[in-house]
Amino acid sequence: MLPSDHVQAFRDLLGGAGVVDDQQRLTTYTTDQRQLFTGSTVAVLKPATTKQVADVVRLAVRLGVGLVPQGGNTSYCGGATPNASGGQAIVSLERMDTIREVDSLSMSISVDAGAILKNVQDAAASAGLLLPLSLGAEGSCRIGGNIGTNAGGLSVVRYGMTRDLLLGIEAVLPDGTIVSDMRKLRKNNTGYDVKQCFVGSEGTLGIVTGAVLRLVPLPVRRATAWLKLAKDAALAELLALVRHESGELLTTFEFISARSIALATGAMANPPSVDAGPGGAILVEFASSSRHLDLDHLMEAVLSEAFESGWVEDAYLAQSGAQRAAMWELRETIPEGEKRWGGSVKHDISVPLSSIQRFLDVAGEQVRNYDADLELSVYGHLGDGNLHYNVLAPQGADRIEFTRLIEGSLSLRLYDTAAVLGGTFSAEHGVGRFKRHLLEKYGDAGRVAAMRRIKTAFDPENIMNTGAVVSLFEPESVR
Ligand code: FAD
Ligand code: 2HG
Ligand code: ZN
Repeated sequence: MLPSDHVQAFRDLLGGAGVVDDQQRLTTYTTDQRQLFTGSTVAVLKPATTKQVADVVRLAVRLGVGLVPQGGNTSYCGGATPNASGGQAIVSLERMDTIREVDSLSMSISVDAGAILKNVQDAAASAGLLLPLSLGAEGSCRIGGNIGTNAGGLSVVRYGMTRDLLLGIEAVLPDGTIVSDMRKLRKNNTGYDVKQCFVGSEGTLGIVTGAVLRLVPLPVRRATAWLKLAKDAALAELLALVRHESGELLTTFEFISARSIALATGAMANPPSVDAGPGGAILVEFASSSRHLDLDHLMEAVLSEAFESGWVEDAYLAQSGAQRAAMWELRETIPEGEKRWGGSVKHDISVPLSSIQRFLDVAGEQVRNYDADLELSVYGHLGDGNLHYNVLAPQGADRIEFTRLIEGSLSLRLYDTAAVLGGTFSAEHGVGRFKRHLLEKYGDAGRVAAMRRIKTAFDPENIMNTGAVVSLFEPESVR
């Protein structure tokens, strides 16, 4: 537990507005988004400038205080949650949320790392450009958190993950050194790509304070369709067909099972009247910034080929912005639907696309063999080989107990299957505190050793988000 004079030292540095230590207000910062774990801290530090972040880090090193960077606290793996010791302070970047510059010709946006993703998207859109990073948590997650987790989302199939959008960075290293590399360059081969070290580092290597992100022309034409899949539809082949025939205009290819649709519609005020075929459903979208392309016509042509293949039973093309928005809302409401149902145990797996059907077949059998009464909510970013293979908590079950039970048994079988197929246990949500043991189990030993060396080089005092991602020493217990 931090002594109170340490908290006062941070208050002297940041002023009253820069420190929260009121126990009631602390709970929202110390509990993870899925409410699986509540850590402990005596203070949330809210620097207002990069210099203040550097000052906080230097003081923390001097006092021996651990730091946990936090953005919107929407991490799915406890990455932004302090441990239970009370010896870590949270560094929240919520006061650093300025959009620094939109450069239309360079097609880039420079922001403070505490800027909320939705606000950055809006700032880009006002300049006629698109920040092609979009996820259900976009109204509350922040750019530093997106970089920390290498966030993916709903248009990775076209634009890549956060890593692919990052042009420049400003960050504070764990000794207070400021890395100031806010360049907008597409090309810069001058040694190690230091900014990429922070991507997916989940706050363990330093605190990102600013970022320059790549923008693309804002689409003005979209064609959005809902496909009802036939039984045994060949998912990867269907994706290959759509991708090929859409001529690089494919932005979204999301799989949604019938159960996930039911969960989402149950949580919506005005659900659209779309449903799944025997093989589930696909939300597919093409987008273009050109007014001269007839995307509806293209979509109809692609869909007629898909019908011929026998993989698609029926399809609806959104006829208006409202219909399109309703299809999207359904997709984005699935996590909320699962929550309202009573929760789920999440498996954020990915496998090579060529093995996706095999994963579904083997995993389905594993679930049935484990307990034939278990229900699944399967959906996600099929275009990226990434599915959310979620096991619903039975009605009336204690969600946390059920999670522990499944994570200690069935989950490992599912992760084994993903691993055997060349896949991973975490495609987009990260490792954080909850999945460290999985990294130790499934990670290549050489890669984990390299990660430890990077961690040691950046953070020799081991003050940054200790307990998340990778331990410098022996693997410890997870929560
Ligand atoms: P936080 O949760 O605050 O932090 C995440 C990690 O980054 C932590 O380890 C933290 O220490 C570190 N961090 C935060 N800020 C900084 C900083 N400034 N410098 C260094 N490290 C930092 N994720 C996806 O990838 N794709 C999705 O489609 C998706 N959908 C979601 C939908 C919902 C409804 C929810 C609740 C979550 C979803 N997520 C998704 C997970 C989550 O939103 C993302 O991981 C997001 O990028 C986290 O951002 P954040 O600001 O909330 O970060
Ligand atoms: C999504 O794709 C998010 O909607 C959340 O990554 C996934 O809740 C989940 O399992
Ligand atoms: Zn996802």
